[in-house]
Amino acid sequence: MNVLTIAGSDPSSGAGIQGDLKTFASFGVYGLTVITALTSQNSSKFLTSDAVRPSMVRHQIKSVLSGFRVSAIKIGMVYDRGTISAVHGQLKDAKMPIILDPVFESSTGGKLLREHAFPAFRKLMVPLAFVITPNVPEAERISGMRICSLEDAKNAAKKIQSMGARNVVIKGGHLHGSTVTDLLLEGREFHVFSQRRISRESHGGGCLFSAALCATIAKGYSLVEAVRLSQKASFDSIKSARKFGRGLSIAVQRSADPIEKALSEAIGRLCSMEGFYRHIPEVQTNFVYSGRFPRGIKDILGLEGRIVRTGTSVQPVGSLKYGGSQHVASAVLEVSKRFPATRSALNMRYDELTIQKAAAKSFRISSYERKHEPRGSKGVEGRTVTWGVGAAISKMKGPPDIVYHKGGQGKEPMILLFGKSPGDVLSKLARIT
Ligand code: PXL
Repeated sequence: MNVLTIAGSDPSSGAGIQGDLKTFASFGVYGLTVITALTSQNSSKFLTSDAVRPSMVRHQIKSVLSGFRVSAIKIGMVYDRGTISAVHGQLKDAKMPIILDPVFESSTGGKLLREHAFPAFRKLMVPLAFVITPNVPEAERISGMRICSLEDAKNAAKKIQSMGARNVVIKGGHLHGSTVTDLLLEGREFHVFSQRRISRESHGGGCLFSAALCATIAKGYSLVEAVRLSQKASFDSIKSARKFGRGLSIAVQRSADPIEKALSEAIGRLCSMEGFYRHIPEVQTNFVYSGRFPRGIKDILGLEGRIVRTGTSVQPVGSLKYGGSQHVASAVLEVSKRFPATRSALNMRYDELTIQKAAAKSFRISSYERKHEPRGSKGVEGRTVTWGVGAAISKMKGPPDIVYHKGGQGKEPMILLFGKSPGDVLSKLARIT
């Protein structure tokens, strides 16, 4: 899955482009970059900024959008009026969600948006936003309202929404108190997210929140879930912040759940695999990955949705959740009882040729027939696959690579491809397709 950040370069690598790339990597998404400005700064001092020529900003955006499928875009430092108008020109008709992080000043006092560019920022950037993520001072500046309480923040959020942003998050780190309260205005509904405050200033925490939001929105999480996950990611990274040089500590991205990271990377690779669309069945595809020794499908990560085919393109719909898959997860659960190293699988369209290719590559293959299923388990969600896979592997000496069935009354035939990890499943897939 690809996401794009349009932002400034920070040579101290805490914020801006460099920080965003680390955040994207920690969420297992591939980060593309368009640089709008160079800054010279370290963790204690901000020296200067220099805008990249607008035509060059335009060319960068064009190259990235013409060569990659981009699932979400984050906009950070835009600095100059010319840059703003170049970004607006390229993105005004964009279909993917845009996460706008209005950064005006760095924690060390550097200017990230020139004074003369404010009106253009309000007029051209704010309406691009699927979600805008100001902190309290930034929300005050955009809305022209003072914010001293949650009520004030709600009113400012409505004002910013009336300026064209679809949804608004006001990050509460700058309001006083022992908790940090982030406010989300989604459509007409407010949501409040509170978290324990960590009394520590660090460089890069703000960028991290919006980059995390970009990654999670790209992955299909609802806005409420995406804000919750991003708040947690910022909290964790500020808690792990370290002093790499003189001055402020720098936020350190903690890896997302390794199971989720591996699976979402693999789903991204699967979707860009040439020709895979031909192997997607009518019921579409799911792809799962389990932690060690799963006790139930709740311990197995899968898409709460499907990997779907439209024409020749393949895309994930819905987000990853433990317990998100019923069928493919039940199959992995059953196999892992006998062969605990098998922790991942996907389902694909049955095709005799695929089975022949797998046999030629000496894959371990077994099958079951639905008509042999005992009456008791029929019709119960996930039961048939548990029974069938169990029956298919009962005489196997080693873990299966493939279990298939040829369908039944009103049931589509199907291949299940197993492996130790999502990467292992994909390498097997590459050998038979
Ligand atoms: O965190 C805001 C920010 C964004 N972009 C760049 C920065 C900073 C803060 O220093 O340097 C390039």
